[in-house]
Amino acid sequence: MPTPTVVPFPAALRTREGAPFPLAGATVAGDADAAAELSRLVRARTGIEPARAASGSIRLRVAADGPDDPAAPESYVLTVEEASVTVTGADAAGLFYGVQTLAQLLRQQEGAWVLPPVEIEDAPRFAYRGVMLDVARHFFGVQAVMSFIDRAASLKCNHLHLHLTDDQGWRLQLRSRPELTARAAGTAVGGDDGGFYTQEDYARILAHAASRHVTIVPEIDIPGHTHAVGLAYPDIAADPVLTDEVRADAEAAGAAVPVAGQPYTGIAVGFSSLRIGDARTDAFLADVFGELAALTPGPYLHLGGDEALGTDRADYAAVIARTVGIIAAAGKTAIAWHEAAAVEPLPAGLVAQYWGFVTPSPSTTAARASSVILSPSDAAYLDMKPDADFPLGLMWADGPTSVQRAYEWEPAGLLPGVEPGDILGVEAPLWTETVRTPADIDALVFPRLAAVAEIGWSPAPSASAARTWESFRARVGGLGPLWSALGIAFTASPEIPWQ
Ligand code: TNX
Repeated sequence: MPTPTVVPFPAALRTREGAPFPLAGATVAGDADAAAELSRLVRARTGIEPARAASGSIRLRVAADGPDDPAAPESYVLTVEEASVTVTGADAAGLFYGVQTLAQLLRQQEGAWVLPPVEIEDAPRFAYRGVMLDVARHFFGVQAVMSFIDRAASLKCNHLHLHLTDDQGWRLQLRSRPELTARAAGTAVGGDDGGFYTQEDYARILAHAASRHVTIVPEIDIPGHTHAVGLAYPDIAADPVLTDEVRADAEAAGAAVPVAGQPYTGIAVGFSSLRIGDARTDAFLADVFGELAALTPGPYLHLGGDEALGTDRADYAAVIARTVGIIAAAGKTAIAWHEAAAVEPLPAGLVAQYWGFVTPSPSTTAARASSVILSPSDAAYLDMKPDADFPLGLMWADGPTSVQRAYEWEPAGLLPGVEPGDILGVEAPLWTETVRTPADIDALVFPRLAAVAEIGWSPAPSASAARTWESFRARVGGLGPLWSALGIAFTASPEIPWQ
């Protein structure tokens, strides 16, 4: 039997002797949420809708604590025999992931849908397996975000980082600062329509994410990437810093340079800053991060901190320290892009998100943080063009990129000075300067997210024979029909042998 098409590859998979499990006539017993998810996936892939039955031949359950049950969070065991299938999750997330694996295993044999006889014991390598969506450069509504959550969760990703604010727009309603969405949410890159999430919208996103075992990590980017704040609260915004780069960018795009108090629809970075040291700015930060913490059930708030080229170094250190303090006082853990890990003194407990290259520059300070999330831009950035002629995406991170590049990097040892235990996990960001529709999202995210998801979930290559590019590309190719059935408009990369 060929290697089953499971991505990310499980911690342990044994193919068994014997006949496969036939889907025709199968019935499902056990956990209602998992059964609903299994039916959604099976119906989409096969058109068959297995009935529920108390004595079902497919048994889905969450383990009671016991010596024979899987223990690690998010883990599951899955057994397919000729007459029965059982999936036992250590917790609800583990059961959900076992169901995703089952859907990937479905295949046709002699005209009938079957599950191959296998035994899987699976658990994640890293606790944090993330994907990021930039809803500031272009806005995506609640439905689009929910679909994105479904897609990420199907690859066992468990964090969605929402980049909620940038120079081009503010996308979350805050009761403490109503002017932000009243005045700074209407536009997007290229003059496209903006938009924002009401608090009810945000609650719907959070609820849907929770049902998919995904934690939302909201980002309010400060002190740079804040031009939009000046549309609402001009007294706390510094004047735009018009470097040659910002001017060149405006010229290339046939767009205007940023002007204080007017919407910015270009894609230059690094020109905006809050006014640091002003009591009104401090009050703004306390309101914004305090309310964000109250709205957000997950443990993390992301404060941005990237490309603050318009902020003086001492001011930068001061505003990072102040904001980490506000986040900690609200009972949350602060994440920042890795530039923030350079400040003296380093705020305790800061998680750094590394976005340099796979081969880091010797001067990177990301390793100073107490833990890191790895998003090497030349490998894990989903917004890099897959080839130079591709209509979507950017090129700056050593583009054009490839699926193989997204797959062939190893978190351990990537940053000198970071111990394996200090790696919280990995994240694949999608910046949306060029991304305008859900189909655009799919085209850049698939198949490359599958590569990063496998790095985050599966055992290291040294510990698993299936962790090779050749195995991965064959397995991803086998997922094409499932993705199509689920409506995922993936890019049919020539690197992958699609089935
Ligand atoms: C850099 S990476 C940015 C974003 C851009 C992105 C485009 C990082 C932390 N900041 O502001 O959208 O490049 O790829």
